[in-house]
Amino acid sequence: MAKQYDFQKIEKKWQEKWMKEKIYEPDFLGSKKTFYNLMMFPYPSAEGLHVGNMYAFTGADIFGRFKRMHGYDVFQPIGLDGFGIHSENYALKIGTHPMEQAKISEGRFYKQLEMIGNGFAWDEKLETYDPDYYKWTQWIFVQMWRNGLAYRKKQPVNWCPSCKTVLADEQVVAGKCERCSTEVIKKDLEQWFFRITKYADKLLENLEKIDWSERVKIAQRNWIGKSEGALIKFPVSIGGKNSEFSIEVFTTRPDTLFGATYMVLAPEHELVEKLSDKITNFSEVGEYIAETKNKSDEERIENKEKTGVELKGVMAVNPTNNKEIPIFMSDYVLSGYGTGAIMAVPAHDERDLEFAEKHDLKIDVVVVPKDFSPSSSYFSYTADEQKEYWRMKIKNNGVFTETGTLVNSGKFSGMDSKKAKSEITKFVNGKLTTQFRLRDWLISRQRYWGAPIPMIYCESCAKNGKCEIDDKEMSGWYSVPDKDLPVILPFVKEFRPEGKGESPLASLESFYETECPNCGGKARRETDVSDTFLDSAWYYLRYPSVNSKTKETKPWDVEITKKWLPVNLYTGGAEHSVLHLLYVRFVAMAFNDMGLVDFDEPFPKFRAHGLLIKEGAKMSKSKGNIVNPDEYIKKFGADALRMYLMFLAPFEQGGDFRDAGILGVVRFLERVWKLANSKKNINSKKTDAIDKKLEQLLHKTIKKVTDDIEALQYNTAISALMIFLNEFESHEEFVEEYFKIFLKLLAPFAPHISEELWFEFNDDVKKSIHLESWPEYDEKYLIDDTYILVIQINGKLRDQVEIKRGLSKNEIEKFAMSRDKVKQLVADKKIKKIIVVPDRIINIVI
Ligand code: ANZ
Ligand code: ZN
Repeated sequence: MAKQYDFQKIEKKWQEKWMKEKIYEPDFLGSKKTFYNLMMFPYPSAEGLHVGNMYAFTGADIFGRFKRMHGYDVFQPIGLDGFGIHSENYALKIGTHPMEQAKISEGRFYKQLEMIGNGFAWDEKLETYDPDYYKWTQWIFVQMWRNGLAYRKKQPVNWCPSCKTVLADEQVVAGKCERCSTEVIKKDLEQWFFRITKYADKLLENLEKIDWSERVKIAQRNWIGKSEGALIKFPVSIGGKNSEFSIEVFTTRPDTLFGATYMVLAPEHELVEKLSDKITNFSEVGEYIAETKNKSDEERIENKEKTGVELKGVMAVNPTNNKEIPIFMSDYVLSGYGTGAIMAVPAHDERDLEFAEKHDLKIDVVVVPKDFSPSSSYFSYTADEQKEYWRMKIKNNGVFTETGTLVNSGKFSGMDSKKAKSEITKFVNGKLTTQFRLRDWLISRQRYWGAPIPMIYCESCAKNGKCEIDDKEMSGWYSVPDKDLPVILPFVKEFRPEGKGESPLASLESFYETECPNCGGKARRETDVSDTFLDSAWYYLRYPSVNSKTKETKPWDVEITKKWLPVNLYTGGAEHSVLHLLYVRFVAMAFNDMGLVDFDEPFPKFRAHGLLIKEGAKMSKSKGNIVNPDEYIKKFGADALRMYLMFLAPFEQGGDFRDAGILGVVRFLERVWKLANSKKNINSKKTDAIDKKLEQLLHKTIKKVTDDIEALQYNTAISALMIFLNEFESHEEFVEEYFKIFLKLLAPFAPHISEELWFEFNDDVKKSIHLESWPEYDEKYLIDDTYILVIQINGKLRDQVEIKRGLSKNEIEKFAMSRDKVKQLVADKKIKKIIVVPDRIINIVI
């Protein structure tokens, strides 16, 4: 055995060996105890993997190794989420073609993932840009289409002027493009959508039954944004007379209806056009529409200036009292939510209040806190005076936005808000309903680097009203027949988006010219590609089936899927809370309803790992403080880097990477090596003379490491290993058996050194430590041999002392009576009774 701990040599040796011997490959069909340990696959958008990726993979890998040592056949796959804007933008930046860049990144990323000592099943790796993979991504699109879950529609969509493509709502962060931080604008375009809203309720309800990090569940709940309210119609009056028109609003507060003093339409509201000849200031209105057209939702929600314009010549009628109220247009009302129109209640809504104050509109208080009661003189006031009375009374408290008791609300005055919500809705023939914030998933992208959407449009079939599915609006649209999949993404030299709202494929005749699957005539292929999030919405299903015998005829093998899915543990970043993690659940639910899988949640257990920072600051290129994992591996070894990363803090919390810190871990591993080296040839059988304390500590350590790994508290598991090593080193005797147990506990964290030493100490064994079984502890060692005896006299605590466990009642009594304190207090008093609870307490009654 070498004297020096040569980690470079050791790590390389084992990585090659593991790979060659395929020790991390499960038996897909034969396995009895399966554990599918999945971590989010990375997307190549840089030189190589970030240390943050390493952090995530290491944490997941430790858990997989731990499970494997518990007798599970663990499947831990790896691949690349290589299609999409991330990779395409990166190729653009460095001036390569995404197809070439993919090959370069592949090599680089896989090498790094191997270097850190992950136990991946390399035979099942997959890349989303591989035609063998995206053939099935396209097939999935077709299934969605045939099941009424995909449709095409013209809609104002988020447009990134820099990426020159549309973005899903989820990809717009604070009004900016998630990828390049450019301000996002709105554009009217025909797009493909997936009907995720059909599953809004189920996506919400199922959150109760899955074991996920709470912060991710909260993010999903907010994103789905269920709100209970009512739809209420306000007639439109023109020249003092009711017209045929009406404005429907969605409100969560129908109890405030008597306080609706004006209405607001979104600039896109359809009524504006219909009333164009009735609105007397139409040109002013038109100007306002033009002004707000390109604003992002974020800017609009904020609407700092509370801009808006009144629609003159038309009025709305409050259905509670038939009074006319003015109609405004303002962009703080969004077109994509509710009905795109609101009833404004300035007394109880902050934004309405600001708007009303700016435009000098009436403010009527209609709800007050429950404990507000009117003074006796109130009842002699006129209706207007009563209004003023409440307004003055409530003024100091700002806007009262909560529910309470109704006032100034006709026969509903005095009623509780809750009850009034349904009563008032009934009174005005409204409808109680539920709204969701969740929008349908915009799935098409006008970019190059993605899976072509497998659809064909035939003009002549469209003219004849023909359609593949039962939807007239979709006339002329046909899916590519299964036998023609995949629709191969052709090599296009000029892949840069031109910004005309078209994919580069739209200038490639050889690509888009095709035959109609229905009539055989000339037709046009869809030239948009699908969102990358579709690629990652089903990859977990493909992994176990990558090499199955049905791999060419089915997206996933039925038998294997039954055995291995759903995934046992999914690990990844919390930043994917509402994108990937919502889509993947939706797609699984849809598959479940189509009878394609027998589960409706792909990841019953998900854990979000924390974020890694550097010396207290966020890592970023501009700060120049990015940790390059390769350098550290070269300098200190993968085992040291792994352990250091995990030692920082609990895995779900993240950690602060400090250069000085890693040295502590390096020294620890060197000490492990030294201990092994110095004791290697000593005959060291366990003897009776061995210190009980060490034996006890060993069992305590097994328990601690086991429980901590189970809870992803790797940091405290590592410190338990350090404490044990300290104690072990300080003992004269070296018990080989204990050392082997220690190596097993160390194995998930530092897989290379533990493997090397394992073979050093097991000349006869040929099996990897990673396939060994996890050590067990004996409960009896967990109990200390001493305890604190509580001594009471007449039920009062008088003394406490540490004594040996297991003494008889008599012995305890004798011992207690010999204590000075007890002697003093008892003195010559008569002892009536002595109660002893062994190993706990003695009470002397005098
Ligand atoms: C009257 C009212 C009175 C409202 C009151 C609130 C408080 P959530 O909870 O998010 O669903 N609203 C409805 N549609 C809107 C749109 N397209 N753009 C902007 N705001 C809209 O919010 C529902 C509430 O947001 C609705 O209830 C409506 O204002 C407003 F004291 O109606 B409320
Ligand atoms: Zn046709």
